[in-house]
Amino acid sequence: PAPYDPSAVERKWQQRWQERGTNRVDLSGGERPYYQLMMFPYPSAEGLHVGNLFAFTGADIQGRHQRQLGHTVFEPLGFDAFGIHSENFALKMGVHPAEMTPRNVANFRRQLERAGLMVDWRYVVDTSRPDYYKWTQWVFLQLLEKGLAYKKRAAVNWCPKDKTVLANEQVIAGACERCGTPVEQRLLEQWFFRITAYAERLLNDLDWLDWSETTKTAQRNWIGKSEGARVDFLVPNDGDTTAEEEAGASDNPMVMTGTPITVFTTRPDTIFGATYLVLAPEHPLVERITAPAQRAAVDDYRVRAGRKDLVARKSAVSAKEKTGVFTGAYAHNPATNALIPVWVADYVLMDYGTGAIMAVPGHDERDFEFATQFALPIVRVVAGPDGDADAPLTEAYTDDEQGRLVNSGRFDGLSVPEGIRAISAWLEEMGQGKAVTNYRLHDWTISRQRYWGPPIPVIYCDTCGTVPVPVDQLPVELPLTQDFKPDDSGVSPLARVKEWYEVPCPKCGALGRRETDVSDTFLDSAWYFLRYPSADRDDVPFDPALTKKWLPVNSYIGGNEHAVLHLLYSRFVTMVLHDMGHVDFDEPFTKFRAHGLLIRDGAKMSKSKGNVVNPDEYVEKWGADTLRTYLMFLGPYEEGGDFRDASISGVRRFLDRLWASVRDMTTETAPDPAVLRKLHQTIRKVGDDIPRLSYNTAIAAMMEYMKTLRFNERTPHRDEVMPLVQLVAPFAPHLAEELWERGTGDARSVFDAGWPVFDAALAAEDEIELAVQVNGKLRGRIRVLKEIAQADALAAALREENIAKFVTGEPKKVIFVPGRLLNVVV
Ligand code: ANZ
Ligand code: ZN
Repeated sequence: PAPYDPSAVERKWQQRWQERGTNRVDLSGGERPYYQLMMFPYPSAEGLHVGNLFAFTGADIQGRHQRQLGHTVFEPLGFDAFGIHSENFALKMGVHPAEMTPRNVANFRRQLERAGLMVDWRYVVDTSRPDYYKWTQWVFLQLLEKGLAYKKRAAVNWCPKDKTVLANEQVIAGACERCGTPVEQRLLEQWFFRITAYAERLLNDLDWLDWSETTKTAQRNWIGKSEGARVDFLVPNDGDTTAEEEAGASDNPMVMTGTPITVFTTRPDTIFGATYLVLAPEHPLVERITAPAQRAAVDDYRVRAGRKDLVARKSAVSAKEKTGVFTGAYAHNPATNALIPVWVADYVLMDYGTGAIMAVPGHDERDFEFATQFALPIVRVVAGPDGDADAPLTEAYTDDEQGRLVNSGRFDGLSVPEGIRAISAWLEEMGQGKAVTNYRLHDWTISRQRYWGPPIPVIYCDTCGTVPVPVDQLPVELPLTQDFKPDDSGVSPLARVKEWYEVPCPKCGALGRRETDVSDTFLDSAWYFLRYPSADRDDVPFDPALTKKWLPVNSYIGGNEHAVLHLLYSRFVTMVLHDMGHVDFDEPFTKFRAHGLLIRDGAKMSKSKGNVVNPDEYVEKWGADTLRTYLMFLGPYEEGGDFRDASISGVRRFLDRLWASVRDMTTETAPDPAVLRKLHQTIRKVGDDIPRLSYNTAIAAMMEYMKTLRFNERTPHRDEVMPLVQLVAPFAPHLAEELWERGTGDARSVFDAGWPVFDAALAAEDEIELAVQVNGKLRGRIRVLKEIAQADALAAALREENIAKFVTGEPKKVIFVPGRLLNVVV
């Protein structure tokens, strides 16, 4: 009898699926729709990564299982083909991305088809094709129409040697990834999406979404909601200050003229301890308030801060060693009336809060470090549990739960939350402050000064201003220029393609100029799930009826590296489309689960280590089914695991034995009740484990059942074997199809043959009747599992009221005859 030959089986079934349209989904007619989504890959030139396969297999198992449960399952896949990865690679290889991308996509398709995914390839999307990005541009226009797209000058990373804009991921330790030159910031006009307007909604929905907890936490942190206050500190005009005020002695605040500096603080209760202010180097008021004597030093500091890239700037906030410079100006602390110095330092970021802070070194670590370094006063305004208002501070005292306010005038004695409320109210009363909610979330920069992306669909006209490209003129096609390398102009290479950007204004017909930046790749992927069901339509971005039927996505599986941006942007775009009446839901993914990462023999897989697993080789050697099952077996799916060549053979052996079981099975004898019991326990376990992505335990249970099934080389009964084929099917689909056909003669796909029905009675362990005596007298009988242990039997006996009433106090002795008798001596 023929042994299991995976390559023959897999070839046969891939062909069958093709011929019979097994993976074709009836999108308009199918009943009980279930949309299983997986994060689409960037089609790199290296081909499919085993990590991709790990991710897709986990999603495919969900999809296949749902189909077995009777759903019509849509499990599409596509390619995130636009963007900087593809462009950089093309630049490196000297190939045009438009030439390279379709090649890579074709290679991926070939590899994916061998992996046995239940994908209906009629609904593929490729974000770099005009039939897709036409609608990405449409999405941009929706946001523009809704007033959620706007232009503003903003900083970008700039490599002065390569003379090009760099994405954050191209900046390594403050230097250009390609040439190692320290990166600078440069201000450019860019398009933004006003995602901050949706911050509260994006945050609130997280409470009910069925998502991985880690992903929700990452999103919450990214949105970063802080309740606090804005407080104004006035820098008086020259001549307004008197010596008296400078000493902080005046207690009738007078009306003064000057320059208000507004700070954002989450701790207004500490205002009596604010001993200086800090402005971000980019803060527009620096220019205005800096004293002549300090100008040179301040200018120098600002230039140096500007040389740091955006990533380095963020890390300055937490760096131990702080830098900064005094402006020579002072501001009034509205609580103490003292004049406090105003500094410039890069541990304050321009793009958070107001770009200015009141520094409270007594109670903020960063301020404490700074004040210590620059010998600025440190004042305690919150006492510890000992209540000592003058206890010296050797570090910032940051406890906001036990502390009480001190050195804070009439607010002394309040707790921190009470102080926050009372002082905010007081400041508000005086017109010096206002309670506000602040979000860490920023508006989304859409512009990319690069080539390989969808051109932003607007035209600038001297008369009409910024004019959206009319929808019927979409797509604005990306011109096929060979001159796609970024240059020192700070604008996209498209700004060199005059015959492309010179167009008539859609409104007045005069000569206008296209926007030459392209949009961010994250915009391509922020709506692709809407496109899949309508991927074959060129009249609409997404068909209303199909969208209503298939969305929101029932289950989405993807990597944690996209837990923040991609998922947040997708949610935002969906909310906007909802608000504009294009879709009737505002959360796109009902359920999301993040999968873990694969390592190889205990180490991260990387090309430089030479330990990257090439899926093709493994499919060749072991078969796709074995590789799939092994990938799902090597660890908890949500945590990832270690790929070890030595352990893949164990999985293969399991599939070999399944093959042999179908070959050897009989219908002549009756099924063994003990085997059936194990079978039904396995059916329940696998059926429970799959929806919670616990694939490794599901496989382990099936392997254990296999041991029972073939115990002592016994010949298994058909009814003991075929349900196992159904359980294995989501993991090893080709093999399951083959065995289903051989074992049942059923012409249907195993995926249309249902899921084995769990029978609780068959799964129940054998029960027996146990006589229970107390001091040798029969007091009752209990029904227990045949294999019950003494302690469990005793517990079960004592739960019976009629028996328990004879057992007073701790039993002295217990005599247990398994299967027959329990005697309790008291
Ligand atoms: C005074 C103070 C006293 C503060 C204290 C903290 C503790 P979260 O919670 O993250 O919102 N801050 C405000 N804007 C900043 C900026 N642009 N760059 C750097 N730091 C900034 O942090 C809010 C706190 O971070 C604010 O409250 C402010 O310091 C600082 F005992 O104000 B706090
Ligand atoms: Zn015009």
